[in-house]
Amino acid sequence: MSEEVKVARLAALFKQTGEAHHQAFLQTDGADPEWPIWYSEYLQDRLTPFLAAPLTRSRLVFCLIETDDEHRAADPDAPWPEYYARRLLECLGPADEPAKDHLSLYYFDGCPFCVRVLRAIDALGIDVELRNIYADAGHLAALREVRGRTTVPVLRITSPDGDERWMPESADIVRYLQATYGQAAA
Ligand SMILES: N[C@@H](CCC(=O)N[C@@H](CS)C(=O)NCC(=O)O)C(=O)O
Repeated sequence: MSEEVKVARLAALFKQTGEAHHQAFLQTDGADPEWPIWYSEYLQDRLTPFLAAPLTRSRLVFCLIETDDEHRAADPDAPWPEYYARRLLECLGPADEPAKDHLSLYYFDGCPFCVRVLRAIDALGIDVELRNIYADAGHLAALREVRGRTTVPVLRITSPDGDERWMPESADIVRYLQATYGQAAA
């Protein structure tokens, strides 16, 4: 999941949490001095897909209090769900996540097999550098040099230590992306 997709989904979760909290505290019109405790109970399991490691409720309470203080001090007019989403990701940190492969897709506009891969990339919300072989002669030359042909789509997978793998065939690429970055792989 890309960082921006993560922030958008997390912001939606915060909005939902705010509405559920308001519903639970209708009698006081949402006023609840212990709101971080209520929020952390509501959020604990729902946050699991966004985080690299399991989360304790006390750590979540701490992050929520810090986030709220900072939001009030720094930018009280900024939409709070998005502010909370970004700040909480920093506080809870994706730091434990393993280093990621860099993905580049060699493609060209109007290629139906490429569209199949591009749709899978969109659906998974992953970061892939798009290399249009007819918009950049360097990309075309690199593809021809490595593969000995210019058929696309081809996914180049570069590991953090620099190892490269070039994967042709749209169906294989889609299967690989879904297995590696899909919900089931998380
Ligand atoms: N079986 C391949 C077919 C790929 C294919 O036919 N790509 C066409 C464009 S849609 C292509 O690159 N043609 C030009 C060439 O082969 O040099 C796949 O599913 O990826």
